[in-house]
This record gives sequence, structure tokens and C-alpha cells, in this order.
Amino acid sequence: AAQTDIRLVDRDDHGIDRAFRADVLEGLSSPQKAIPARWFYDDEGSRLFEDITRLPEYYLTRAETETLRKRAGDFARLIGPGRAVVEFGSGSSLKTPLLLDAIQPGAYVPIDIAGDFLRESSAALAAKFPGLPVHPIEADFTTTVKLPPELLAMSKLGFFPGSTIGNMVPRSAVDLLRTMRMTLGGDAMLLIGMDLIKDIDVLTAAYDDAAGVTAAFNRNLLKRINRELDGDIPIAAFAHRARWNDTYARIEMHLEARAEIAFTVAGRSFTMRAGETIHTENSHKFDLRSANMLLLAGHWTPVERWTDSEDRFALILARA
Ligand code: AVI
Repeated sequence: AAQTDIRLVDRDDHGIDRAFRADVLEGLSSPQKAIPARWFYDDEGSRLFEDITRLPEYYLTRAETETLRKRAGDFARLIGPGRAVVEFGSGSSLKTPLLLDAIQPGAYVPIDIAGDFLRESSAALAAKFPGLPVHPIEADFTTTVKLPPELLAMSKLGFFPGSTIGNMVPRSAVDLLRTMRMTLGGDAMLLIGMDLIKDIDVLTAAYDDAAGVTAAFNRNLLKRINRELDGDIPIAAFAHRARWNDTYARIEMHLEARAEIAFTVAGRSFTMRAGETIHTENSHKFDLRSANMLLLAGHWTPVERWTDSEDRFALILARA
């Protein structure tokens, strides 16, 4: 299968990702320190996230996979064959083959910011589907991505599983949905996963597992900052926190300083009080109406929706 490899990450002369440095320095300078969750996913972060998806507490992946398996017939009927499947955040998981098996696509285009991970998972997928053109693109999918010209004539199906849309605040989620619509073109469809509001203890456990994998995932962000932005953050001085914010219907992850600390990043000095946090992630949860409203605000019209047998997680098909 053809492999096009386009690199679009903007690095300076020292190989530093300019956007990463800007987000970290700005985020650490805010009254409530905060770093956008998308920076979790360096190669190590992507691997840790794969481990999270196998945790007993993290029901999301199993619930979504169950629906993808069960509804193959519905996808074939409503989506049809020959579309180019454009996956936002590339899947090394089981999910992508389940979708590709169901609909017989014309091409597969995984877009991901973690280059090595993207190349590995694309190669594995190309081996599984001989004859399917695979075009991995290393890029930040929150900006409009130019698709390979040979796919111009094909209708697109955007695939955005995992409730990754929930990692954005609503106004960014709407921007992203509109950006996806621009990337995918006028007659596109979108198959998107959204995690549903449920018992708070079940939600909290999914983000604070007994084995500490989510804690390692959260702290890996600090390791990445130290390595890529010449930082000296004392990682062991931070505790992992996951809490439900009922006003915004979201789980928040924070890194909480256990004591007063000082550190430098990219030549800049920062201090934190004991108990002060860096807010590292939001994971919004939806009900079926709020899910539809978000899609409509992002210029997508819901066509059909499915949930797993325990109604924990929704997959929604929409059209442009
Ligand atoms: C990728 N994203 C949908 C995950 C989530 O559930 O919000 C990321 C994650 N963070 C902690 N655990 C998983």
C-alpha cells in the first residue's frame, strides 16, 4: 500500500516544537496553571494511553469497541463503500480495523502528532489491509490538514473515536468540528465517539486507576517538558488528581504540588505553593442532547447514534 509521509510540525533550529514551548510557558504563567491535554501524546504518552485503554476501570474503549463490533451492518448501510477514512488521532487499537472491515473504504488517512507512533501503527494497519492505500500524516489535527491530492475525488468519512472531542472545552470542540468539516469537504460524514454522563464514582475511577497508570500518564507530561524544553521540574513532588466538575460536566486532571517548589523551564523560573495545581486535562461527558447540540454547533447534522449494552458510551454518525 502507498505510504505518503508528510511532516507538518513546526520546530525551531534546536528541534523544539514552537507550539509546545509557547503553550507550556503561557500555561505555567497563568493564575491557574494549565497545559493543554494534547501535549500528553509524545511517543511515551501515546504508549501509556494505550495501557490506560486496557485498565479495568477505563470502560470507554471496551464500550465503544463493543458498539463498533455490533453495528458493522448499520455502518455498511449508512456510510457505504469507497470513502476515504480520515482518522483524527491515529488508532493502533482494535477500533480502526473494525470500522475498515465494516465499510470497505477507498483509502485510510491517519492523522497524528506523535510521528513514530503514527508510522508504527500505520505500518501495522497497512499490513492487515493489503491493497488499501494508507496515507499517514504527522500533523496537529486542530488545524486544517491538506489531504493527499490523489484522494480529492473520494468522499470522506471522518473517524474521531474515543471521546477525544471531550478533551476540548465546548468552544474549542466546536472550532475543531468546523475545522474537520473543512478538512473533509462538503459531502463528508463523521463517526464520532462521546462518553456519557454517569455515576461520579465510576467516572472518577476511570481517571484514577488502582494501578497508577493514569498517574504515570499525567506525570509523563512533566518528563516531556523537562526533556524537550530543558526543564528541571521535580516530578516526584507532584501528586496525580482526578476530580468531577459538575458545572462543566467534566472530569479534570491536575498535578498537585505536594510542597512549595521552584523550577525552571526554557530559561524561565516558576514557583508553586503546596497544594497548587497544574490543570492538565478536561474530559467532558455528554448526554444525548448535549452531544447533538455540540455537533450541530460544529456544522454537522446527526444521522444515527448507538450506545453499548450498558449505555455508557455513544457513537454518533453525522453528515456535513
Ligand atoms: C483521549 N481521551 C479521550 C482520554 C480521556 O478519557 O479523556 C484521555 C485520558 N486521560 C486520562 N485517561 C484517559
